[in-house]
Amino acid sequence: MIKLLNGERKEATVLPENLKEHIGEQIQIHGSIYKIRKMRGFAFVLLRTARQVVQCIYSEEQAKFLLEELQEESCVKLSAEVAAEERSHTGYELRLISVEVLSKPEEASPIVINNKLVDTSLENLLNYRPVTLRNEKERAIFKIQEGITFGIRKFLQENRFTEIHTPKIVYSGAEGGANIFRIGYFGKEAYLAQSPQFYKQMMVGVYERVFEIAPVFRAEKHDTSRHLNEYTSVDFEMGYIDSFEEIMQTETAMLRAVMEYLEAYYTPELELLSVKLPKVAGIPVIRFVEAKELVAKEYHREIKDYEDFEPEEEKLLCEIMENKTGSEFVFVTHYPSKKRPFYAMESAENPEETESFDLLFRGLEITTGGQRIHSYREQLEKMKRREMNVELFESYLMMHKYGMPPHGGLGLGLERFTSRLLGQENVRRATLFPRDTGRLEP
Ligand code: AMO
Repeated sequence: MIKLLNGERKEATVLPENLKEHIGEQIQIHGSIYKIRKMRGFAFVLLRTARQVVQCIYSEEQAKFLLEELQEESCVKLSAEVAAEERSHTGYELRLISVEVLSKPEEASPIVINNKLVDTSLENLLNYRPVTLRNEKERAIFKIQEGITFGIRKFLQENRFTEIHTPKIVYSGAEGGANIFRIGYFGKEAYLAQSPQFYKQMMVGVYERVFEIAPVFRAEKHDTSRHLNEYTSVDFEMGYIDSFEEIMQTETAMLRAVMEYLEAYYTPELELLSVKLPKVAGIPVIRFVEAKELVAKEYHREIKDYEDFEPEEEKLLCEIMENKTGSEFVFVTHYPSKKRPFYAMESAENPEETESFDLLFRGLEITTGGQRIHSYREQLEKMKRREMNVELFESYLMMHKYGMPPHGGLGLGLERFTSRLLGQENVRRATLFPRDTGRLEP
């Protein structure tokens, strides 16, 4: 006899989110024992389920097992009565009746994970990630991160973007600079993708609007609170644009949609982490040169680098803009051509500047974007001016050669965005398993 699977699966236990509907009933539920707090004559047992921590009560009168049978971090299936309880923040509690222990930990975790906060260094928090992530607040960070990408996906799909998946092993760097990982590839040299830049542009010629949410790799040699060696890049690219302002408009609408999505579906985590969502009404726009001068004037600072921001200047600019407009975001436009990659379109009125922008949020750059060169000749000329080996980019230039619409797009660093949203100083806090110069594990 061949068994055929038809995809039907019944939940064997009650889902935690539906518990309220079962008040007065006896149910079965599974999860991990998060915390046991013995009181006089009874005990609070906190059950960690996929998303909630559910309060259970153990009492000798009702339970048909000994409290000693329960151990923190055991995985269990519990039978319990759902009882209304005003003092519980959910409005109910589970009165334990029986337990089936599915597994027990070999040892107790070396780090206490079941307090409000995991009270340890960042180093330890990351070293013990598989367990520290079980902490209610730690895991809430990544639930919110899920909400961000869900919100983005929903918005982009509704706006006719096609989701794509592009290679991460590539023949050439897209972003320039020294921060590229080289790898051996069957006797040839290859690289880990710094961004999906080339491929998302190519796909504009196919689908007009595309997006990708995927890892990218940067061989940053410095340990800073905002750099990772692998991060998740949210990229979109759109064709038939009139100017790069359309990209900024789309990002503004996307961020607004994300905040609405989080508010609608992620309140438990937002409350748990006391997150104050920013208002995305209007985002102010300022040119790079003006921004540099404004910060210098307001804070009596000397401008040391006319081509780039110092991290401190980004912070100060955000402060000024928030005071002036109430917005915690600011678009900075027209970055110097010298500092932008070869694919960036130069401004018609001043070729020293590009039709590009960064988005700063709460003191940090979270996005870079802009209009790209779509003319084959123009792109070729710019590459030659930069003394690039054009032959190396033949497959990239194919799209220009055979015709492309005016287009542009952006890349947003998911971890940077999440960490700013949650008010975290270090981007590693918003990375499940960070990769930095000293960290390859866990
Ligand atoms: P850029 O190199 O500026 O642009 O990167 C885009 C965004 O990615 C994030 N980011 C990082 N996050 C963590 N660690 C890093 N090492 C790191 N480097 C960058 C930042 C940054 O704003 N192809 C262009 C985007 C485009 O024009 O479409 C690009 O990759 O949030």
